[in-house]
Amino acid sequence: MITRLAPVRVAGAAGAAGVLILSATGVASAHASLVRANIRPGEVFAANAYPRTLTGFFAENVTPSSSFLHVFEADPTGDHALVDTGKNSFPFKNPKEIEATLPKGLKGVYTVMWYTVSADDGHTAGFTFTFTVK
Ligand SMILES: [Cu+2]
Repeated sequence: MITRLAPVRVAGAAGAAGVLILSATGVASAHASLVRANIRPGEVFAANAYPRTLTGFFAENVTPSSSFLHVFEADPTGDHALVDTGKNSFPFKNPKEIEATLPKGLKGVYTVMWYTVSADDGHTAGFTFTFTVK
């Protein structure tokens, strides 16, 4: 019994140490920059196959009052209208996450634009990328 439990405890301690190393690296490395999102740069979707909730995960906690994640029309000859609901969600369970709600029926090229103020150090960052709905 004891000999079976011991290796499990060692593995658990190693896993926890790994998580601590990763988060320490994240804090030291950068601002609240986009790490990943459920729409990727250059991604092409079939009609109505894109996620209705765009979720972005950032490297540091974001300041909800001054950070955003929005989607605009990207046609260079168009008026670059905002296409999400305009109101971001900042889920309480993850202060590194911003969500935007997209309407049905998007068709064309769209720009995702984000801007963050880090809740950790006040540093600002932002970037854009596009995606396509066929
Ligand atoms: Cu920073």
